[in-house]
Amino acid sequence: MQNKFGERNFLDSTERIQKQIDDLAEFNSTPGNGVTRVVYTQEDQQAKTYVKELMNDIGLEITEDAIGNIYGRFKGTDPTLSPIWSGSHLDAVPNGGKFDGVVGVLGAIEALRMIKDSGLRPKRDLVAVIFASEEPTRFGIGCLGSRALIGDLTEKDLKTLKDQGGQSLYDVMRQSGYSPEYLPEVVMHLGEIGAFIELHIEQGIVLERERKCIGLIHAIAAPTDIALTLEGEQQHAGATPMNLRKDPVPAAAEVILTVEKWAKENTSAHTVATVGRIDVQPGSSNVIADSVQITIDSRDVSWENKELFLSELRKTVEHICTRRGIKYDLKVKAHDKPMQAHPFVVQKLEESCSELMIDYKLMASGAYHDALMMAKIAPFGMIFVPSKNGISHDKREWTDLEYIGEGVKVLTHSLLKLANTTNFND
Ligand code: HGY
Ligand code: MN
Ligand code: MN
Repeated sequence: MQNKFGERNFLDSTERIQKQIDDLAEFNSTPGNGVTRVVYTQEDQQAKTYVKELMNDIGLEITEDAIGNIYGRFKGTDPTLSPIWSGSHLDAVPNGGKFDGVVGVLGAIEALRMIKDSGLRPKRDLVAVIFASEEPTRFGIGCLGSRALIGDLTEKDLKTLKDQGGQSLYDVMRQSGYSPEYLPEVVMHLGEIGAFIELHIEQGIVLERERKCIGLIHAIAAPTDIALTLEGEQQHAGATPMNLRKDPVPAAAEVILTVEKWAKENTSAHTVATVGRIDVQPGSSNVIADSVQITIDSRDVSWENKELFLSELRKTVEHICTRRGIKYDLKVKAHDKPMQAHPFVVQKLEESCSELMIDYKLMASGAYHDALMMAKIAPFGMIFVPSKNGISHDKREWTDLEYIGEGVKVLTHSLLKLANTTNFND
C-alpha cells in the first residue's frame, strides 16, 4: 500500500502524544505516588473532557452515550458500510502508571488525525472510542463501558454493583450526570461495527525479552472475578482457647494457598490467579476476626480451564469452611470467555508491519482489555507495544515514545486498510 504518511508526520504525532500522556497524568488522585484515576470521579471526568477537546481540535464528530462511552467519528465516503473503531480506556488502577489505556485512546485519535490531514477519505467511517471504564477498581468488575455496549449489563446489574462506600453503579452514574435509565440505547449489535483495533501497552515482559517493538494479539485471556466473604465468630484473642475458635483468617489463608497451588500446577501458560485484596473485620490485633473478604482474580485463554478452576474453587471453599465451622458467601462477579482475534484483522495488521518493515511477534494477551468485550460484536485485533521491564499497574510503568510511534504507524495503516475494505472475506 502506498505510504501516504511521511516520517515527519509520525514524528510530530509522537511528540504530540508524549505531551498528551503527560497532560493526562495530571488528572490524578494520588499525585506523587503513581497515577490513580477511578471511574466517575473528578479526575476521570477531567481526563475525558481533555480528550474530547483533542477530538474536537481535529474536527471529529463527538457523541457520548448514556453511561459515558465517548465516540469521535471521521466520516468516510460510503455510509452503507459499517465503521472501523479504535480506542481504549482512560481510567487507571490505584497508584498505577500513565500509559495503560491512554496509549490506545491517544493513538486512535492520532491515527484519525493523520488520515484526515493526509486528505485521504476512506470508504468506511473511522471512530475513536473512549470506553467509560475498564478497570475493576471501583465496582469489582472490569470493562463496564464495553460490557454495557455489547449488552452484557442489565439495569439490575447497575443497581446491584456497589463501590466500597456502598453506592450503586446506577446511582453513581446518575450523580455523574449520566442517564443509566437509557442503558438499552447504549447497546450495539454484531454487524454494526466493521472491526475494532486496540493499541495497548503489553503489560508483560515478552516483547522486551524478544527485542520486538510490536506484538500482534491472536487471543486474549479472560478474567473470572470472585468476591469471597468468610464469616467466623468474633471473640477475645487472649481468652479464647484455640479449639473453641471459628477464625475466618486462617480459613482465608488456606483458600488463598490452594488457589495459588492450583494455578501454579496448571498446565496452560496463561493460567494465573491473584488475591489482590484482603479485608479483615473488625481488623484489631487482639480480636479474633468476625469476617474476611478476599478478591480472587483468575485468568486463562482456555475456557475449559476456567470452568475447572471455578468448580474446584467452590469445592475447596466448601471443604475448608465445613471443617472449620465457617460460613461463606462466594460471588462470581465476572466469568468471561477468552476470545480469539479475527484472522482477517490480524492479516491486515501483519501486512502493515511488513509494509512498514516493522518486526513483530504474534502472541496472546494475559491482561484483558475492552477488545475482549468488543470481540463479541465485531472482528477485533490488538497491537501491543513493549512495557519496560514488563512492569504495569505500577508507578514504574513505562513505554518508550519510539515504540508508541511504531504502534501508531501500524494502527494508522491498518485502520486505513480496513476502512477501504468492502468485504472482509475478500
Ligand atoms: O486487569 C487487567 O487485565 C486489565 O488491565 N484491567
Ligand atoms: Mn489495566
Ligand atoms: Mn488497560
